[in-house]
Amino acid sequence: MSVAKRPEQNQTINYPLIVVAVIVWTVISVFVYLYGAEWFMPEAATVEADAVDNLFRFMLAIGTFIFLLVETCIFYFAVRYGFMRDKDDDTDGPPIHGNNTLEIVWTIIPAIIVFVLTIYSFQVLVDTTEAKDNEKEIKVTGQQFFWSFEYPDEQYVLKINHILVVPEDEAVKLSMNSLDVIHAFWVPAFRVKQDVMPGRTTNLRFTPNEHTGLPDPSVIDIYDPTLTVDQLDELDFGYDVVCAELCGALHGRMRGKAFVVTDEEYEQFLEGLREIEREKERQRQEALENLDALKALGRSLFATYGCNTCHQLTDANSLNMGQGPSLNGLEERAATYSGYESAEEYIRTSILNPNAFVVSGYSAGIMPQNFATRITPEDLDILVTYLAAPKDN
Ligand code: HEC
Ligand SMILES: [Cu+2]
Repeated sequence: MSVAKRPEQNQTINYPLIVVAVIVWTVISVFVYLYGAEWFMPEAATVEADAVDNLFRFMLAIGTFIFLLVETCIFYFAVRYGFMRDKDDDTDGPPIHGNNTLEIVWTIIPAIIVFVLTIYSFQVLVDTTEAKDNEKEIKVTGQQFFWSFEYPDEQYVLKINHILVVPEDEAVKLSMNSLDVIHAFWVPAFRVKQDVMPGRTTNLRFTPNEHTGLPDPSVIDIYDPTLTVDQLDELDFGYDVVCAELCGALHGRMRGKAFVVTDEEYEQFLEGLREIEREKERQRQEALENLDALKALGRSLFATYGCNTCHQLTDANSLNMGQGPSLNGLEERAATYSGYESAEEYIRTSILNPNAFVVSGYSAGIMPQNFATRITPEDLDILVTYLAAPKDN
């Protein structure tokens, strides 16, 4: 048995090889910085996208350099001291304790990298989220499982599902809310993403700069309330809107399209929404003027909102007495209650705030307390007018 001899520490360093390696890694990293992101980034359609992409490319280049450094070393040492070592040499490696220079270098360089990235990315965050002049504010509502958008207008509530239309080269501010769980609004081509929460308004800002135009009405009618996201998917333009938060079973279908348009197209789009509101108004007006139309609408709302599960009302074909008082003859009874200006006012109060007056023989708290948030103001008008209107039986 022979005693293994400790090898001497071999101090020779192959400087030319290191210099060549560093040059190669640098060239590849610069190449990745310049062209790498293009291979997998989606198209970029906002001013902010450039700032975000530059930051991303910068990090990608640093990552590439470190990746090459580590992988080359692993490969080199595996070959040099693995496959190529003297097979009969079973001696231990030289005992090396500490190397201050090396430790200082590998502490300082990462510290500098992290410091630079912190400052740089914070600057990008500040630039992309700060308020701009003359922002166009659009309201976004997330709910299981679709997005809806409300556009500023003096006269109407201009609301549309699935479709975000923004004017080109204008600063846009989204104020976003959720009706149920946490969602996240994301348009990959805009490079902005933000959580959308119930009970709190969050914002997102961007300035779109790549025009798409609006779909041809003969191909797809964006105003059609029954439009589905699948139909929108068939378009070969427009930017995808997605929900980036796992918000429930149909989270993957919580999508939409964003279109970037000229000022005229934007005005045209809003005018289309206004026309729909005018049409709705005409229909409601007609119903309020024409008793038969009103009654027809009222009967259907009485069922839509489930009033018929508790209230008898022969005119609405609700014949069984449920948990609430019969509403037959309500129009006459309602006018007699004191403290209310009219039958309409009493009925409206009974619906919005059922405990304000509890009908004798019934207990408070049975009638749902949340109709104020569930019934739209227009539907409420119809329902109240219908219940206060004279009926045949
Ligand atoms: C879960 C059962 C339930 C449902 C659903 C319900 N109500 Fe009621 N409602 C009651 C009860 C119980 C009362 C009596 C107690 C009270 O006055 O709060 C009542 C009282 C009323 C009154 C006052 C009646 C009177 O004689 O003075 C009106 C009007 C009324 N409801 C309208 C409606 C309308 C409209 C809807 C649908 C939008 C509706 N309710 C849905 C249970 C219900
Ligand atoms: Cu969602």
